[in-house]
Amino acid sequence: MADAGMLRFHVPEPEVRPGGTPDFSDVTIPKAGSVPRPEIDVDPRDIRDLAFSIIRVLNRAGEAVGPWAGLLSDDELLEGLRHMMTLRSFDARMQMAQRQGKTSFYMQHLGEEAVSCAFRKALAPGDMNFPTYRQAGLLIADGYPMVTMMNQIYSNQADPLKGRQLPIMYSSKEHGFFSISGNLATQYIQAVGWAMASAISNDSKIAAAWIGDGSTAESDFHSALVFASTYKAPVVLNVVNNQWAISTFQGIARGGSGTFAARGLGFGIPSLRVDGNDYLAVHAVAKWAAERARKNLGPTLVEYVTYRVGAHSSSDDPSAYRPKAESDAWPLGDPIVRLKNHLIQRGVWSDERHTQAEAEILETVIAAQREAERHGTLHAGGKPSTRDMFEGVYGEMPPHLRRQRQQAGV
Ligand SMILES: Cc1ncc(C[n+]2csc(CCOP(=O)(O)OP(=O)(O)O)c2C)c(N)n1
Ligand SMILES: [Mg+2]
Repeated sequence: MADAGMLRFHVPEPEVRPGGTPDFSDVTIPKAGSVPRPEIDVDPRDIRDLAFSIIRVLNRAGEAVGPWAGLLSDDELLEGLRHMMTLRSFDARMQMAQRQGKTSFYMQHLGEEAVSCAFRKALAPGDMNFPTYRQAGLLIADGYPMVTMMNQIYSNQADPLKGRQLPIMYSSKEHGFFSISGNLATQYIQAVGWAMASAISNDSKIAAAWIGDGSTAESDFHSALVFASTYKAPVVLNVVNNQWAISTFQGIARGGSGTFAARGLGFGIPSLRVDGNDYLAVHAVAKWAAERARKNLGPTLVEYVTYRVGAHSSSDDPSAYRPKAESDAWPLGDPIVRLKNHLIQRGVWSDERHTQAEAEILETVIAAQREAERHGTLHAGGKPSTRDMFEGVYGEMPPHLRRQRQQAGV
């Protein structure tokens, strides 16, 4: 019974702390193939359960099962595997480059590769993502050159953003990748606004908003949901729940709602949870949501249940706040291993080919790195010119900046 008279302040606590035994027994995992696939014009009230379950396609034996399976060909799956392996290899090289002082900062995707790589394949040319820093797979899976990404990471003379952005905050209109803002959750209001504009101008393009579990605590997230639901904006609202927001566990931002997907229910937005480490499930759910948006059925909220295996960034040390072996205990496995096993099970892949592909990919990444380093790294070689700092921001440069440019003599 609650005490009368004495208030107590409640702060949710993670299950375990460093030194403890990892425990995910409270993560309920439904069997692969067990969650139904509704029609896209379903009444959101009829699929409330989907906000509390987890849509999965790949089972433990590596088979693709259930109503969400069967959308991708062998070739498409092999390509998806290559994208995820490329992202992982790219991450490892760039993380090392940061340690070597070639860039100031890096952020990895370790364990979360399926989310952005598979999602990209559900969009059409012209659609626009409003990503966070943890969706470089959207670019890799769309064929954006790794050299260009590295040029930006190194802030060298070929950096397309001329040293103005954080190293990993890419931007490419052609690849549907809106400039990343470091101010978390702004992506949500921007994506919904862009989607509303697309509908107002009777265009056919849709938007995808991206946010992490922790950032859903920002009011921008909630405001965006109001606009998206009221105006039935053609947008897919993605929440990547990787269990951690730097050192803060997901229970803080989730509060009492049960799941992040459940946040959408109060807005009447169809809300689904999906196994974020299952390439096939991520793609199938993303396709479902994108089709709803394109058919004027409005927004869909998708929560990807995954785990951030690496540190938050190159400036973070997770051993200070979670058990070292926690990622090994994550019950949804590794997205690359799971797709690899599926392709082996289908008879189109093997351990030998996988090892060979790993080596080939690493070679491609190293070749890109060599090329980028010819344009310079953080402390060596070519840099963006001082003059660049003044250009490309204003259509007409204000007088005080003109003066400063003159003073700098550029
Ligand atoms: C508005 C705002 N508040 C705080 C920060 C500092 N910050 C950067 S990343 C981060 C954690 C975000 O966690 P989450 O949303 O779960 O995304 P993840 O890093 O796990 O992908 C915080 C608090 C920020 N960049 N912007
Ligand atoms: Mg997170």
